[in-house]
Amino acid sequence: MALLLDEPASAEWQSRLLYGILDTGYLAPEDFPRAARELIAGGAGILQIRAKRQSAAEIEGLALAVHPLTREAGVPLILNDFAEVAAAVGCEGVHVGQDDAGVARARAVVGPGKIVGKSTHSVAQAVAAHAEGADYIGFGPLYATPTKPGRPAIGLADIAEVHRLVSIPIFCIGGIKRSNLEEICSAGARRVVIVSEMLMAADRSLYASEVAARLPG
Ligand code: 3NM
Repeated sequence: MALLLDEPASAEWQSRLLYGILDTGYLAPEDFPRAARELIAGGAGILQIRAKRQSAAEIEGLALAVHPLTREAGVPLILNDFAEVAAAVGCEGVHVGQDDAGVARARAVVGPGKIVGKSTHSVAQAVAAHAEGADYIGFGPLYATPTKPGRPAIGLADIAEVHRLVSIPIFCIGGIKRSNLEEICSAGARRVVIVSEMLMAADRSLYASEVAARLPG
């Protein structure tokens, strides 16, 4: 069997089920490192920095503060947009939206062996993102959520279908809470992203560990 020498050494990330986002909508910049530590301790296997109102320089500062912690823990750090900053900091990847430059452009900036994820809001977009070469997709919002205002809920009906058609990791997202996790998993979800409820939890590590234990994989 041919040895794939350019296979990213860290492809093990694909088995991670709980993806946390450090979002400036819920966290003050100085709290990013502590929140990163807590989510990692609880079992979040991928972390993203999402800062919709910050400058590239501010985002670089956040990434520089968090990256030593994630790297030490073997947790990929993904930047929402800002591929150039991700490349400069040496983050493990970048996440792009439907309105951003495509996967190929992001990958050209972050370089080989890095993770490029894409937000998708329908089965058609999910299939297209896979074909476009994304390493993983977000799929949602399953429920309307104040974290991403103005985007209609897509519901749970397409979760099984998207898992049939798309073989890269699919992270369900949007309005996911402990209270609806069971119905999401019953609908076929295997991996989830939780933003607000996990960041606002009184004990983030406990919260993450309880969610991680309930994901079927
Ligand atoms: N992306 P919460 S939904 C960042 O559907 C994001 O692409 C979405 O936050 C998408 O867990 C979302 O607080 C927000 O609802 C998820």
